[in-house]
Amino acid sequence: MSRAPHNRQIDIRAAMSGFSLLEMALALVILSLMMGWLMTPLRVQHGLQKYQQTEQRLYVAQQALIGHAIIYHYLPCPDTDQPPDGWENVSANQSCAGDEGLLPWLQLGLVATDAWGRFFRYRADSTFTHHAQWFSVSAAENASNIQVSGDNGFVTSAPSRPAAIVLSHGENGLGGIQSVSGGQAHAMAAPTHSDELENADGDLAFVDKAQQQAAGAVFDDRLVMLSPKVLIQQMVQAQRLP
Ligand SMILES: [Ca+2]
Ligand SMILES: [Ca+2]
Repeated sequence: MSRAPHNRQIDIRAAMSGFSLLEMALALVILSLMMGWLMTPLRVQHGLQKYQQTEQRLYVAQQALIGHAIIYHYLPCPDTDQPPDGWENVSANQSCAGDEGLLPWLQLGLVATDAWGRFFRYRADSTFTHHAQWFSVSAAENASNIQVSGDNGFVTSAPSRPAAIVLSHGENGLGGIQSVSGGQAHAMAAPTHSDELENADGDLAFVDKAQQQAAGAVFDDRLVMLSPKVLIQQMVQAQRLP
């Protein structure tokens, strides 16, 4: 009987240590849940930031192309070197070595890649890139054959087809070219989404749609068009076209 208070003390201590273990476990569960809640928006936010950064770089690229045309009377040719060197490739007759390649970033004074480290794809219509036969106001209309289709099947109308497009292959980078340190580059895997395939097949058709997922394949490309009308307007304003 004399040991009863001591036993009770042990029981209370055991109960207390049991409680604290339970509490600790609960605290850990709550903490991990909170971390999960906190981390998910951070990841999303970080991803959004990269898209915003890429869209900003695309916008600057569009402006730099206009600036280049104001200075030289033509758009730069794509960089078609492998690995790319950031400078355009022009053939002996002063036309482009290829109508599609990478944005000649060094020539335009731009950051080399999108926010994920992949070079920007660039296609320009040959009317606007010939280095000797400069395009005129009248030649700009109906000149381009670059077609861009958007959401709901919308397609750029023939007179308003872009003089050029600049494209980021998005977060997945599929169909793009990754910049590797030391001036090297490696080709990313081919896209799986049909619209992403369209943006990577090197022809005149491109797709500019909202981000989407279809049957496990993702479309996350970003694209800017350079309207010939904007180009003409800017060049006239700069008194580089009559
Ligand atoms: Ca993509
Ligand atoms: Ca295409």
